[in-house]
Amino acid sequence: MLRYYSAGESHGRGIFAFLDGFPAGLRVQPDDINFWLAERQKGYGRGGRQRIEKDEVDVLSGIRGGVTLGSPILLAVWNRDFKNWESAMDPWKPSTGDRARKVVRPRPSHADLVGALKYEHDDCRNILERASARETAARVAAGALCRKLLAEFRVDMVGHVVQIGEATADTDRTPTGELRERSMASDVRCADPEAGARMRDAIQQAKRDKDSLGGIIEVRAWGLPAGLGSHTQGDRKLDAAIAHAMMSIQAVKGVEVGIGFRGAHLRGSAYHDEIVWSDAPRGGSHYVRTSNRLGGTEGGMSTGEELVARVVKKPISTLMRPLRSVNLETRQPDAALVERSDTCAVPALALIAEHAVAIVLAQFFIDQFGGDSVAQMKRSYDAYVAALSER
Ligand code: EPS
Repeated sequence: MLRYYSAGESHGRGIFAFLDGFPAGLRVQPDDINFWLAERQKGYGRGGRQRIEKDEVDVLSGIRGGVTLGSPILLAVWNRDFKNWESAMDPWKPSTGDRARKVVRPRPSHADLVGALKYEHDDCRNILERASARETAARVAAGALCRKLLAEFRVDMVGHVVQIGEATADTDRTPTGELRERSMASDVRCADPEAGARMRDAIQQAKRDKDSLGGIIEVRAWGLPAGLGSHTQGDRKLDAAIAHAMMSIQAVKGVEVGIGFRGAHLRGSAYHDEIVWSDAPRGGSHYVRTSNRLGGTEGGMSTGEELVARVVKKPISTLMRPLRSVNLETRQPDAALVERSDTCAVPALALIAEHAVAIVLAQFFIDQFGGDSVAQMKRSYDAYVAALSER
């Protein structure tokens, strides 16, 4: 069983990713992780923080001589901004006055208020520091190791932006093989250049209006064997695990697999993917689908077709022209907290979501094919796929 946890506050010393159950024998180098950490930091619409940070991984355990040991892996991404927050974030000495950066005006739509109530804090900073999407640096670092493992099985994935505000991309027919290059060429991570320009304008306008913007991203993963996951129990369903992973990313409010909500108006005859026999197996199976409206899963199991999921992110809660709130000290009406933030982080979400998918897929691979060493996983995987293609 592969377990992922993270720790760390946005303006604390660092962000940490913990992977337990990662197989031994995977060759890795810093760039396998740092490349993706740098990609996560890109994207038009980010605020001043990304000019301060230059995220790089520090391996604290579990990797020796460029090879994973099979022991718990602890990764650190140190916060450069910590030097500006040492007093406010000091673990031992409480800070006072302005240096404490106390927050008593919760932002609508943020964890600030309900977290402060539940944890009995009178300072919302005790909540927002951990609720922050800075945590996604840990997810990408861990996800980068998982995608490196999956590459051993020729599995890969890409995330790209399909909507920001009202600007929508036309990428349904864009071949998956082109998505990486085309979305990376765009500073809003959109593979449709014309839509990308409209997205950029929308972000610019929102910034001028002191507002924020959300949107939709899509992740596609390919190379999966048919039959990853199981119909037999809810927590073994691959699509359920993907949905859980997506919803656990900060500010995400919805997930669909395949055409999802967009297929609600269709009849079954127009919706379902027909089955044909093919000499060119997909995911090891000769039974392939003529379409992929189901997004690569049936009964919680991969079909061998591409896994396709879309994720919707609400606009960022911090508004430079704040909404109404209540001051926790006076219980009187007050304007919500205004502090440095992003206008739009949807381009980053595309990259984060693909790494969150990588973590789930690695978990399912390890559950299904065993996870002591990469060599042992490969033997088990090869035997499974060979048996599948005989059927
Ligand atoms: C975030 C607010 C901003 C973002 C941050 C997430 O940080 P700050 O409050 O320091 O300006 O930049 O994201 C990151 C630091 C990151 O690396 O993604 C929030 O409130 O969620």
